[in-house]
Amino acid sequence: QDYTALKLKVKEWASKAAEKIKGKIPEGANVYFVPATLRPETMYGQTCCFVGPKINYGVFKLSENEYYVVTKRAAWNMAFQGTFFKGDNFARDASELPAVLELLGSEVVGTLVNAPLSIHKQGVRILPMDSVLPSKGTGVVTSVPSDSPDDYATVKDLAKKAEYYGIKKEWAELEISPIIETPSYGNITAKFLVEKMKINSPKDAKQLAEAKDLAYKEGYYKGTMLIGDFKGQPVEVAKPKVREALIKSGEAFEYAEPNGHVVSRSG
Ligand code: ZZB
Repeated sequence: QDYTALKLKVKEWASKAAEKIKGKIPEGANVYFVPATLRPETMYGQTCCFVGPKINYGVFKLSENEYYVVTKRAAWNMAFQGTFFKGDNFARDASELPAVLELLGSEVVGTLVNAPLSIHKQGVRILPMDSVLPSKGTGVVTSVPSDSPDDYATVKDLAKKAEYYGIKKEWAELEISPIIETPSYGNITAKFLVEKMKINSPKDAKQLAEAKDLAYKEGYYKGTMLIGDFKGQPVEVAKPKVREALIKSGEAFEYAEPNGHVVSRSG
């Protein structure tokens, strides 16, 4: 899978995370949460970013003042793709990855990050999502509730049970704006499908998978951009252009998922 890895810069750490990173990361260094997405054209609609509350993340050092928060597995994949190491300076095994510390997902919940292209310029919060898979992408998932049924169902649940999740309700209630117009599902595809299919919980995995499939197909083949530099263009055309622009501006990079292979340098 060819993902776009987006860089969400930390503006303000949740208190638990702040305590842990103190003294380990230089003051003024930039730390980024790095979600992997297949839908770069929807990034205008980011309202939060998910981590698995029980997943362990590493903070990996890129340079003196740049750090990425991803799973160790993703960092290892990135190492093979030249993200951390250039030229002869490569890791021979996962223990050589430049992790400066580990953070549990639950410890970073509440962190405020800047989401590139998002209409929410003041930043979005890191929030918990139980269905984040540690074995996929970077283990960090940016949330676009207008176009992802999983994200829509999750933010509604988070807002409804804010206290239970230990978050502020308003963190899950950022405005959901139209990003893509579609002929069958209107301009907030995920809301339309979740309501039509009567999906009541982020745990309705089977129905959500079906909704995701429908949303992908309709968005990609029939969607039109309602916002951004490629407004008015078909999604199919705009998608690679948005991706390229994000990469060019340094706000994203390419990330590929090795499909099931165990990659080894020694062969
Ligand atoms: C933003 C986004 C906006 C996404 C959208 C989808 C949609 P897939 O579809 O199963 O191949 N994702 C990425 N990593 C993980 C993970 N570790 N655990 C759970 N979900 C993850 O997977 C690709 C999508 O799944 C990614 O693209 C990401 O959410 C999520 F409007 O990023 B996406 C109709 C879908 N719309």
